[in-house]
Amino acid sequence: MIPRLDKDTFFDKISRKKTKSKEKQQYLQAAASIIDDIQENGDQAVHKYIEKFDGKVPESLLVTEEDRKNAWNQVDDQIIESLQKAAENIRSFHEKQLQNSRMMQTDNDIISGQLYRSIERVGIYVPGGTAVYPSSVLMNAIPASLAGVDEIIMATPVRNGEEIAPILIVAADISGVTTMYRFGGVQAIASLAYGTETIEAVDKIVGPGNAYVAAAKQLVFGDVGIDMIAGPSEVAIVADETADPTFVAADLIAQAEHDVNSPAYFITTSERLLTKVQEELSSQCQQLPREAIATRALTDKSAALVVDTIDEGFEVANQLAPEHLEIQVSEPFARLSQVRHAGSVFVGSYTPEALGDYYAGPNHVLPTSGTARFSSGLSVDDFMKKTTFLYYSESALEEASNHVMTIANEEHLEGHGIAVKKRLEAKRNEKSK
Ligand code: HSO
Ligand code: ZN
Repeated sequence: MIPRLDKDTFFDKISRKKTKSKEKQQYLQAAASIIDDIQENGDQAVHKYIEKFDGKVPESLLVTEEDRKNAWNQVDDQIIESLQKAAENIRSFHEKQLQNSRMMQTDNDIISGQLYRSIERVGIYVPGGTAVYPSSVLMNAIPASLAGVDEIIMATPVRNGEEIAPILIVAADISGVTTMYRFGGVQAIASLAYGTETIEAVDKIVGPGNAYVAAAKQLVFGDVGIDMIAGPSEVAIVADETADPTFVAADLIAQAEHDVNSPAYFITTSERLLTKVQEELSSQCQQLPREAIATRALTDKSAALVVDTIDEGFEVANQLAPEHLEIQVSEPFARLSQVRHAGSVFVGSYTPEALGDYYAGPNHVLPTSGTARFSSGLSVDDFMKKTTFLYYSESALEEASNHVMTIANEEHLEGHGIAVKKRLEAKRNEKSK
């Protein structure tokens, strides 16, 4: 079911995957005109676009305490318990990412350091529609809350002014979301980025969204921070003959069911395993509610590759820099050192990606489409900033002065040199008194 390719075609297929600028252009243009309108006309424009894209405008965009309480009554206790347990795991994993402010004393006269401070206000975008993912609420909001962000503002679209799915509200409550709005799309990104009469602007916007939301995030970036522009979710599985074909196929399908564009890459040293995985894929897909999506993703977007050695398998995996990398080989831990580029790694046969997607602790907001070459998954650090500080005593400044003034002269910025010289002169004058 997954097309088996040779190495050249395999990489051809992957490099063709990049979004063309022209394709992005139509989304950027549509998003830009909405953003401009909202910057100029505020709430009135927001309402106009909600009506246009989502039907009726909700009576109140803001979700009240009362609405939040009601949501809890509508969600099964068992579901609440699972979400709470997952939140606990995610919290305890991310807690360890927190760092302290640092102070370094070079000698008595020079002190430098770094203040580690959180962002004040963060917007979390949560897609609506058929893909209701409470796990994404946990993954975005918990690190923000651990970082100490003062206000975590969630926005999610609703149809025809109806209510947000109660499970999303519960997940938001569990994760420390402070404010919730029932609207989405470009209008939510614009309102969060620039503020309106009723919505206060935030400093950073995170969370996944459709192509228009992604374009809007791209456009507001610079005025506010954003997390990343995520592509479709993807997995690469590196497996040897010891891997279980049932598990491998199940994980490839778990990825492919996300979206028709979700690639699942299978890299193996074993022809025999590949044959069995193909059989498993066909039979497991048949029982799947999202069979059509998974089958399309597997046949159109995915690929299998047989390599001579596991070392070669890891070379390919590193070139892919996949969002998720599963290692299903004998001695999987020994192979961890061979991973150079990947968003998140799942080690051994009993660690399906689904564990990480929902429950175990590491974040599921990860770099896609090869961007793991230069970036990382969401963490507490995405909600923190480092502010450096510096202290020099009078004598330390004197010692450094020649070098500073020399460089200032070279840059033809005399004022910089004078800022040092004035202080030395003041010292000399004092001494001569
Ligand atoms: N695999 C997705 C996360 C997710 N899976 C949410 C299910 N729900 C990106 O890591
Ligand atoms: Zn997933």
